[in-house]
Amino acid sequence: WREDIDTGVVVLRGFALSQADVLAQAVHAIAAQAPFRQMHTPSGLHMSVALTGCGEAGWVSDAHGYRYARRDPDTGLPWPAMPDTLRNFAAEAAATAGFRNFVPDACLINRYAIGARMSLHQDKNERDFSQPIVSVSLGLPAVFQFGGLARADKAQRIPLAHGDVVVWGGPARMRFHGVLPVKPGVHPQWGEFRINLTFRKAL
Ligand code: MD3
Ligand code: FE
Repeated sequence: WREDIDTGVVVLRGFALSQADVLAQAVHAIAAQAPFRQMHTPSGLHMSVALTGCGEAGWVSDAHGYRYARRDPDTGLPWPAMPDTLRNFAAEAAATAGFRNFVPDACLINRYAIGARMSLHQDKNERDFSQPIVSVSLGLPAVFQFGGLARADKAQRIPLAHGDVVVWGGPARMRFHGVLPVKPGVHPQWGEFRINLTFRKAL
């Protein structure tokens, strides 16, 4: 159930299954305080993915650009605190993949409706690229695109299902990645949605 996809990328198939209810409860509690919203890119386009988050900072996008912010721009309030259960879960996944002492300070939660996608990009708003990112997939399956260090590099396709966890770090940290449009379906716990949590050391 542990697949080393490439240097610095470990897929832990089904690692989150035993925690599915705890994770769902946490996502619903966070979304009740900081509702999912579709951000706009700096060029004014609507992102198809809706997002929220918890922790000391959340990722925001607006006319000024992309960045981490300590307050939710929609409510003016600090983002909900990261539950210990989530922080500990992410640290355990990172350790299983070989990254000791991972202490995330932000968890971004992406919600994909059917047809939503994320185009190829790099995650570079975090301050410390030596820290890995832990990603948890829930709900409908999706195909993840995993490219190289240049946008034009050919991307591998990695299918991700409910409960799969991927840890990205080291030389993989700056690789381009994206998510193909989510196909129609109904998940017993999440209905017509895919949820992805990414745990990061942002600040
Ligand atoms: C590979 N989210 O929020 S997380 C994102 O499924 C994002 O919602 C995707 O990309 C999603 O930025 C995938 C997996 C991920 C995160 C960071 C990476 C993959 C990565 C950094 C380097 C390489
Ligand atoms: Fe990303």
